[in-house]
Amino acid sequence: MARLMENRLTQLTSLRRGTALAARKTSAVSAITLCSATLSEDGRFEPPLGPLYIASALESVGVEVDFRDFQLQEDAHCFSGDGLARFLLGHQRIVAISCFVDMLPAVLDATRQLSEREPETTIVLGGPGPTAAARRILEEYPWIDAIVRGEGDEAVIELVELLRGKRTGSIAGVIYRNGGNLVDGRARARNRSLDDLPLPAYHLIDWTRYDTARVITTRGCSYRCSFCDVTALWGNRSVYRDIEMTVREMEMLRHQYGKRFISIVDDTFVLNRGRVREFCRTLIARRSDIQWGCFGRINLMTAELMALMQDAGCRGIFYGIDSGSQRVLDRTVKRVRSEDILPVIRLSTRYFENIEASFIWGYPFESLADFRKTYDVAAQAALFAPKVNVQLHLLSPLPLSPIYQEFPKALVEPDPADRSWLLLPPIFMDERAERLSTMVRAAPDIHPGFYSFVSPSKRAKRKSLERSVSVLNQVVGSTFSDPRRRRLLKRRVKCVEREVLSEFHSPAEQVGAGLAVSFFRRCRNRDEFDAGKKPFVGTRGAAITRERGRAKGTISESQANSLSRAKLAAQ
Ligand code: B12
Ligand code: SF4
Repeated sequence: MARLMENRLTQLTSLRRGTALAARKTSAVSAITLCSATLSEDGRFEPPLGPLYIASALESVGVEVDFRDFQLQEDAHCFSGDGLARFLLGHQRIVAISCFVDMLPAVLDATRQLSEREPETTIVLGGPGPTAAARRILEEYPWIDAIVRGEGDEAVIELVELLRGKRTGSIAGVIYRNGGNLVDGRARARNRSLDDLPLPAYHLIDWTRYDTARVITTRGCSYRCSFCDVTALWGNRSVYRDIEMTVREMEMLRHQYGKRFISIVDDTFVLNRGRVREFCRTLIARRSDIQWGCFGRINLMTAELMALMQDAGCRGIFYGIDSGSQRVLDRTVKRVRSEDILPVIRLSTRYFENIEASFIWGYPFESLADFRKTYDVAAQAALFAPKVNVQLHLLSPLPLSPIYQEFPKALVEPDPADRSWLLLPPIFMDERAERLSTMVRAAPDIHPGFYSFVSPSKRAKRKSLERSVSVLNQVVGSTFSDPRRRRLLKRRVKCVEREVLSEFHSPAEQVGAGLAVSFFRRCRNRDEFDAGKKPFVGTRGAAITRERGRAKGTISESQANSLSRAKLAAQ
């Protein structure tokens, strides 16, 4: 079997290497299958904005788009490409796929299968996943024909022209196969007039399948946090959309598609505070009646700004706090003062309903003392649960992030004990992912995000995290035997919440208690949302839900099941 596969691959390689992309498919390009392969994080669905912008661009040059959103497929997962390969059946001769790093191995596995089935298919990748390692992907995986790096709205049109035989040579922002060579275009200058772009192709999706909507008001972020790879995607330039036009788009999503809650997905929405004020005032003046969430930044928040954002409908905010240690904050070029973190969190609780406070641990230069500082801050933030939900992630080295460039040799496979804290799927630990883990091990430079870093005193750090999980389990477990606590599954009972939060004293325990209190809120919110009573309030990285807890092992299978039973009993 393995030999057969090897032969097939060799044939495929020579076929790909021997044929120029443009020469192979110059027939009229009238239709393309465009697939978003990004999964939903917590079982709630938002339309995939980037692919919808690409769909609009394609339609503008007369291409019919067969649009598919893999997240909507029942039991879609990222541990093999089989499901995605099936999902793509009946595709057009050209297949374009969008993904983030987490799905890249599955996308490569699926496209290999697809290309074995139908070698004449042209396969194009785009989005944050393939962008950073585009050249290496084409070198390593011969069935991929082209990759669009970063912003794709204009580049994809030029790629269509190439496929139509209307142009030759390199294309800025695109790398493609030409016989045995790779034609690597220079970096594409960022689009400065986003208002000239057509709106995302919202007409291509079935809105009844999506819970909330999403807009982007600014592309790019001018910070350079060393663990982040947005620079690879957008460079360091922030380009703004016209405020009035953005607000009108939000109103359309509200009125035409019935989505009252909208996620603003700008990397750092509050980057330009003058603009945020104008945006809020426009929403208020137009009485838009929209609720929204966004990404904040500790060093840019003031009480006045928060109050205005609240008046304009902001309900949820996400803070990438990333460390409680000033040494680590400085080392990662975060441009945040550690002493500002808690006051801003505290202030945020006055104005917003849901605050995600995301921390990272496992930096190659993070001492145990640094880690403890992070835990101290996280524990104090956790005391504001359920308004504040603490997230703790093990650092995932993204390709092209400065930190990975600095420590390329410090990659280690994550320990099974770290499973609950991984940002990307645990493909080295999941038996369904055997093929993908082999692929990742063969090219760690393309997929470094699945690894973690060698970091000092990891065992001691893990102990604190394990203590947090054990308290979380203990509190969730106690709902079965304690009728007072069981009430938290149904409604907010502040005195019981306070009791849970004051029961524990070490930072690790307080974090666990805070996670439990936030977890109860998620359960309640989910029910209310499902019953159509109120919009779900959340932002990216939304907290621990039962499903996610179960999937990641934060909450044991039996506890998750018993929790459902307890909820039923409480109703
Ligand atoms: C919303 C969002 C999510 C949603 C995605 C839901 C969905 N179905 O799409 C959720 C919450 C699920 C999510 C999850 C994750 N996310 Co996220 N997410 C975002 C966010 C905030 C916005 C994405 C967006 O809509 N952008 C706006 C559009 C216009 O940009 P775009 O999608 O990049 O599309 C442009 C280009 O990439 C390109 N393009 C895109 N697709 C295609 C396809 C083709 C064929 C072509 C030619 C071009 C092309 O053209 C588009 C227009 O110019 C971005 C940050 C950001 N501001 O982009 C992070 C971001 C994409 N996420 C990131 C990460 C790391 C993740 C996670 C993997 C880890 C995590 N928890 O953060 C998880 C995945 C785990 C999982 N699935 O459970 C990273 C990506 C890193 C990388 N190199 O892949 C980003 C950049 C944030 C960051 N700075 O770390 N995320
Ligand atoms: S982590 Fe956030 S603020 Fe820092 S560079 Fe990335 S997007 Fe910008």
